[in-house]
Amino acid sequence: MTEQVSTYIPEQVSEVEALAKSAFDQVKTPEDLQSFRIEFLGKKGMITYLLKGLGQLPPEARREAGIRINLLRQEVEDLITLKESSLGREAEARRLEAEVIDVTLPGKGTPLGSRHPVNLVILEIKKIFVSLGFEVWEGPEIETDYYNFEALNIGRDHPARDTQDSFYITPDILLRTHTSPVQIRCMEIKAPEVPLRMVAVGKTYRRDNDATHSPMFHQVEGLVVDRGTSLAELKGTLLAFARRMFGSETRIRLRPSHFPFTEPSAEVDVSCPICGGGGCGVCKQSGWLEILGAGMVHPNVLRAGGYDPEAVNGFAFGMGVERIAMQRYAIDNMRLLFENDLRFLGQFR
Ligand code: 2NM
Repeated sequence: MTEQVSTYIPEQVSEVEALAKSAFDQVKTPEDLQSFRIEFLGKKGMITYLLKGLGQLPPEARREAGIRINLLRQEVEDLITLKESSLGREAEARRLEAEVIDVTLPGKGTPLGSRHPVNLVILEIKKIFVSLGFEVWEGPEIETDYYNFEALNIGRDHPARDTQDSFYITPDILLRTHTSPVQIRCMEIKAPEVPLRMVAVGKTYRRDNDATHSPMFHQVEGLVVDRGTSLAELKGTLLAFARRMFGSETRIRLRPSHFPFTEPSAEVDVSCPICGGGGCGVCKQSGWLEILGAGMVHPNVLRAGGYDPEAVNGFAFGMGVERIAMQRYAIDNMRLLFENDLRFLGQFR
């Protein structure tokens, strides 16, 4: 270790002073300022070097040198302090400039969702049947062969059981092809209580996919079980529903049909709410819309539900929600209901 020995040379101080002044002129950023501070006031800085040399000076020279070097140090420290605040102000000014908020810009908004047309129709249908004294039931979308077919009098060899028509999970478990299994489950819970008035609402699944069929669609099915109910009550109930749903002038018409779970069975047409029955594009000039299926509940179905078909009888009906929504909102392609294009969906309130 060699001790640093220094002698006071006034020219050395002047030289450091000149160096400090020109170096200071180059300081433009906080990083420059930090380098500057280290260069002159740091542990190995030039002014620190000069101060360290003071101890080696003879007392008489030490006094004068001390005053000069400390003045220089004070001067450099003052410069640094001044620069710090001016750089800080500049940084603040730049930050404020960048942060400028244009209060005249339009707001971002909080877009409100809208109900899906299928759900709008479901809400309307439920409201009508609740007002007629019906309960609203839901049930599983994954069903057993028993609830989806067997209990509904759909025999082993019925075409509806074809794998071409249904989505099977196992040979005994499938996506329900209608909401009727909910009605079996409801009867099982309620029997032998009468009257039973309920609607089952929800998603159903069939292997269909074109402009008029979707593999997933919604049904509303109704069931009434009572002592001595009748086809007349069925007609009255559906007429009341149709008038609330399609307008007070609406008429209905029953045509003979066939369903495995009802006997007798009927297709129920509703007079066209657009033309009032005169014929138009919506009803394809017929004056009628095919909206509902219905019938008197088959004794086998009542039995499966836990009722005694000798003591009670029932009527049932069903409708496809998408079909009604398409007619109600003049939608010509069922795919539009499932594409989730917000420009389309946002039109329904
Ligand atoms: C329809 C048409 C006719 C129906 C029957 C039943 C049940 F479970 F009670 F037997 N539920 N729904 C039914 C009857 C459905 O839809 C076109």
